[in-house]
Amino acid sequence: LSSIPDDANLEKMEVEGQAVCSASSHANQVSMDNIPTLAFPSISTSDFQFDHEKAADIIVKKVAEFLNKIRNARLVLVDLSHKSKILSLVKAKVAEKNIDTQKFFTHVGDITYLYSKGGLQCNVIVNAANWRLKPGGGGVNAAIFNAAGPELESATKQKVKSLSPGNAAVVPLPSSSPLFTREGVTHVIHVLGPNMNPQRPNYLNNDYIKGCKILEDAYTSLFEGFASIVR
Ligand code: AR6
Repeated sequence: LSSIPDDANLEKMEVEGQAVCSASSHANQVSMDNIPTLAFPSISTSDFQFDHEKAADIIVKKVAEFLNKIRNARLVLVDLSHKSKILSLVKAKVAEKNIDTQKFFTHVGDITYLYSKGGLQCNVIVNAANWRLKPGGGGVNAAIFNAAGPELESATKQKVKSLSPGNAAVVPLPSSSPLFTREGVTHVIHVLGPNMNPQRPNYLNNDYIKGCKILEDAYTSLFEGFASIVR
C-alpha cells in the first residue's frame, strides 16, 4: 500500500479549509480506502473529565496491542481542534514507540464529516456514549446521533438497552442514515468510559485505579468490536 497523507498534511489541509486537494495525495488516499478504518474520539477526557496524561498512555498502549493483532486495519484518533491536548499528548507518545504511522494517526475534524470535509474514509466510528445510550447531552454523542438521524436511535435500541462502564456495543447503521450515505459509515460503536465528573452517573470520585482499568476495558472492547466487523 502506498502512503497516505500524513498527519501534518491532513492538518495542513484542514487549516487551509480544503478537502484532500492535491492530485497525488488524493490518489494515495483513494488507494487506502479499501483498508477498514476505525475513527474514534478520546473516551472520557472531556465531559467525563478523565486525566489526559493517563488517557493518552492508555490510548497508545491499546492501539499498539490492536495493531499487533490485526494487520489489515487502521485506527484514527479524532478531535475537533488543532489545540487538542489529548491529540498532542498521543502524538508525542506515539513518536516514542514503534507504531506504524500509516496504521495509526490523529486527525483534526468533526467525526461526523470525516469523508465529506476531511477526505478520510472511515467505515466505523466510535461514540463516547452515556449509559442509557440516549441521543443529545452534548459532545461527540450529540454530534453522532444528530448526524446519523433517527435511524441510529432505533438501530441502537434494537441492539442494546444500556451500557456499563468499560463496555462497548457495535451497531450496524441502516443504509438510509445520512452518516451512511454521505460519509460511508457502516457501523457505530458506542462505548461508555469511566466518569470523573461528579455531575454524571457512575462517578468514580477520583479513583484512578478503577478509572484506568475501566478506560483500558473500554478501549479493549471497542477495538474488539471493530475487529469483529473487520474479520
Ligand atoms: N468530532 C470529533 N471529536 C469530538 C466531537 C466531534 N463532533 N465532539 C466532541 N469531540 P465527550 P466523554 C471530542 O465530552 O468525555 C456526552 O454528553 C472531545 O473534544 O463527547 O467520554 C455523553 O452523553 C473529546 O476529545 O465524551 C456522555 O454523557 C472527546 O470527543 C458524556 O458526554 C470526548 O468528549 C461522555 O463524556
